[in-house]
Amino acid sequence: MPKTLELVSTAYEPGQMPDYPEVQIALAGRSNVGKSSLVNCLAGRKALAKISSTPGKTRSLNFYQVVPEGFYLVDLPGYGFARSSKAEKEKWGKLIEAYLTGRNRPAAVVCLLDSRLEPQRLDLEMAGFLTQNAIPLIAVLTKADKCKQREVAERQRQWREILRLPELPLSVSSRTGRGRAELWRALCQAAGCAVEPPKTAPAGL
Ligand SMILES: Nc1nc2c(ncn2[C@@H]2O[C@H](COP(=O)(O)OP(=O)(O)OP(=O)(O)O)[C@@H](O)[C@H]2O)c(=O)[nH]1
Ligand SMILES: [Mg+2]
Repeated sequence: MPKTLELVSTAYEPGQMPDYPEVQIALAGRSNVGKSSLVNCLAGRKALAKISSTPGKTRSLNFYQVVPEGFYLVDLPGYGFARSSKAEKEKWGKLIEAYLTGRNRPAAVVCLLDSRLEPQRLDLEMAGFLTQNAIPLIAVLTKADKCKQREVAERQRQWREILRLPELPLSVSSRTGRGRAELWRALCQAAGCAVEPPKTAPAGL
């Protein structure tokens, strides 16, 4: 299990993208879906990433290094922030596109999807963009604590079908810590790190 996350750099413009040799995994999703909260949950810290109940909090790409593994988690600004101007939306699009298609592009993108909502057009567009650019997608449903287990299970099946996933998407809650260990495992695997074996021997041994 990784120990911690450290904020190493921030990019507001395409020209500010860092040039790390290590693997990067990005966290993408609509504004307010819970990306920055998930960074804090993964880090086990309350205020590493700034969060807000008002959408549009994160305006830059924030590069967090996973210690001791060394790969990066990149918290992206959210898309679909209704109150932002057209110019701002365009700036967002250019910044994210520059990152996702650039030289230092992520090895995988975690697509955060709100458990409470029907699939949204912008989420489907993001998934399509990743497919077109051959970037592996890890689907994660957020805010599981806000839904009944039955609703979460139904949403997981729905997204599995839409995105044609081999497995159900992970279900997480930054509030309760649900899914945290599984998400760390998925991140380490996507980054090509050794994944710790389970603590208990599989049944039958
Ligand atoms: N109940 C509950 N609330 C959550 C959870 N995760 C995030 N939130 C709340 O959702 C709001 C948005 O969270 P953020 O983490 O700032 O969302 P974000 O995706 O980083 O948003 P942008 O930076 O605007 O793109 C905050 O009020 C959080 O407290 C969760 O797992 N459960
Ligand atoms: Mg944020």
